[in-house]
Amino acid sequence: MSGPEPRTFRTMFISDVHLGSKAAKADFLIDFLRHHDADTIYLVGDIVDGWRLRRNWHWPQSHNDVVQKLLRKARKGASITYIAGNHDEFARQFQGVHFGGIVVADRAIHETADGRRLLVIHGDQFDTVVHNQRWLAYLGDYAYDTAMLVNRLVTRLRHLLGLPYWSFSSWAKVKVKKAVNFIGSFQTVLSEEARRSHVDGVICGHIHHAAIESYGDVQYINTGDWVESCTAVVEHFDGRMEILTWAHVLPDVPAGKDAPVRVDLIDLKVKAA
Ligand SMILES: [Mn+2]
Repeated sequence: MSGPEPRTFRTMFISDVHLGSKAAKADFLIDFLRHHDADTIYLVGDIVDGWRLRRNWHWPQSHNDVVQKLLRKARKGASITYIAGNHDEFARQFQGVHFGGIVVADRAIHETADGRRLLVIHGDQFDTVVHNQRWLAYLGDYAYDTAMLVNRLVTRLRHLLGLPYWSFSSWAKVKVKKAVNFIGSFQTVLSEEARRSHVDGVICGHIHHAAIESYGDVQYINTGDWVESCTAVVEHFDGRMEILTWAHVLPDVPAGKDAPVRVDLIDLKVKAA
């Protein structure tokens, strides 16, 4: 089963896959890993959802395949670091331990091709500093559309019941604004941590919101997630960072002379350079 040649990067950062939960988009990640490779891979936390594993076990073959694929990359020479997150904090007790060529750590310093030092950390350690309601950050882009729909339904219902008008959407807008604030304060806090650690930037996950931004003299990078947005961050061989989105699984091209030519292998939306 020889697939297409993967695009190779210097480094790849992946977080918040939540294997073990139904929400994990394992098929997308397998396909992404099939088409992308890197010399160094950082798994930036919440790869396995340990909380959920304890409650109800959801571990289909595809979740196994993700693990196998990563172990295979390690066997083939990729240097892989597993940074523990809050959902897989069981890994924190194995700091410095190697398994299958993968080393476990709580945080790491990554040096880019252009000589910058970046702190790699999941980010949950700063939840106590960020006091906003965390769940709001998970509302995502659909929040507003959903709010408008619910608003119409609520309005109709309240009208039928003879109740005065009450705007669900304006209530929701306030909530969404708080979510935006949450993301903002998380980014600020993590950037401050980078500054405090005397590094040039931070690469984290946790809030499921991919970003590459500058906060003064430090760079804030978030890998996003594989629960909803299906994003990863890659470092090019010149040190340039990029967010890749892998929103759908590519069809398998049958081998043979009549196979359709894959015009553009890469169907990814570049969010930031
Ligand atoms: Mn997390």
